[in-house]
Amino acid sequence: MKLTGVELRHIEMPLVAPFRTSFGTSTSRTALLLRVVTDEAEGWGECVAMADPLYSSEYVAGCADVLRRFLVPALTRADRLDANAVASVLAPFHGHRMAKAALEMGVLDAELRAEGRPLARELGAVRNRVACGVSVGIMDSVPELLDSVAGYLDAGYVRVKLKIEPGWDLEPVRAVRERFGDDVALQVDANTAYTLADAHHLARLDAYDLLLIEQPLPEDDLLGHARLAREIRTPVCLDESITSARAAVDAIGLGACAIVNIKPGRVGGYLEARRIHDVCLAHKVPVWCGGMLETGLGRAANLALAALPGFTLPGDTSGSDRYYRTDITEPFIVSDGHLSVPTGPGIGVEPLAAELDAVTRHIEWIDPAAP
Ligand code: NPQ
Ligand code: MG
Repeated sequence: MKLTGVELRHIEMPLVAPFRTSFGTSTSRTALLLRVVTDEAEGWGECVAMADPLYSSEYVAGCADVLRRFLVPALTRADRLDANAVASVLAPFHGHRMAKAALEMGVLDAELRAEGRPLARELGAVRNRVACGVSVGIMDSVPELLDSVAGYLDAGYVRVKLKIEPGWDLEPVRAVRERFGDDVALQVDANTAYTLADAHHLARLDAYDLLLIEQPLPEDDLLGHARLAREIRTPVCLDESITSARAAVDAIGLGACAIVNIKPGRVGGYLEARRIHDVCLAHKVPVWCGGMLETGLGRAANLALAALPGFTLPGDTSGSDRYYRTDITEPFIVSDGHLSVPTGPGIGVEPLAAELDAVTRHIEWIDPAAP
């Protein structure tokens, strides 16, 4: 396969409701879509970076810059390109995993479409549907939170994750347990909002029988997570810290986590995500598939990954309507608490032209021949 060029689409999709986390409030999802054009087929990639570098160091304009300046030109120079070669061709460029992941996803989709093979089968899926959890933002009041959780439980979600931060942790968890009972599968996500000095406070969450606490401490603080894990009973899960399979092995070896959230975009792509799955499975560490408010394109690919055998916990793979009134693909609809894994070639879905155009703010063709 030979790369002909890449169309970068800058999109902005309104959210059905503001989504507040410990790092800020979003009312719309700004994102980058890649139409990867090869001599054999076209594929779609989605970049999970946000407009601002608040979740991680990457951000949309930075990803667009590194793609047009370095990543796409380097891939264009490679002949006999395939998805497996993308990471090694791009390896000289440090970091920029979200930008690399988007490009690899597009190449992988193109390659699989050319061969008529579905992504789920390629990755090693063992299920045709995936149990769905939902991530619930920080709210202005506990009654608002309870209404929101009630709606998601009515919609069939089998696991609830509450976003927490200092000042919004024990009380919302206590209230959800009191209202919905001990049978609700419940977990929390701090997005790095605490320090080790909060260990005693976080230990008070032990009373609520949570599945896990996700990323309480900073991204680069593996040792801190290992120390915290010894002071609390709630299992520690890492998200932001897990940037590669090596990082996962290190974190597990240090005792920094008992569970791993895998996000393909954060780790440089679906192939590295599968390697993380493999090492976690080998260490008997359960994994689940995180979410970055993907459009139907990224959502489709995440479902393929979440169908692998080690994904034994429900992920943040929610239905399209959790975030968007109108998705840019046929919407993913939760049924009986599950989503179906796409079966078509490649990621198995395509953008709907009118819906895609409606959210497109800017289109840019990366000309590989340009200097
Ligand atoms: C997490 N996601 O697990 C993330 C972080 C996150 C579903 O909780 C705009 C774009 C807003 C991406 C907010 C979930 C976002 C975002 C949070 C990602 O940590
Ligand atoms: Mg998280």
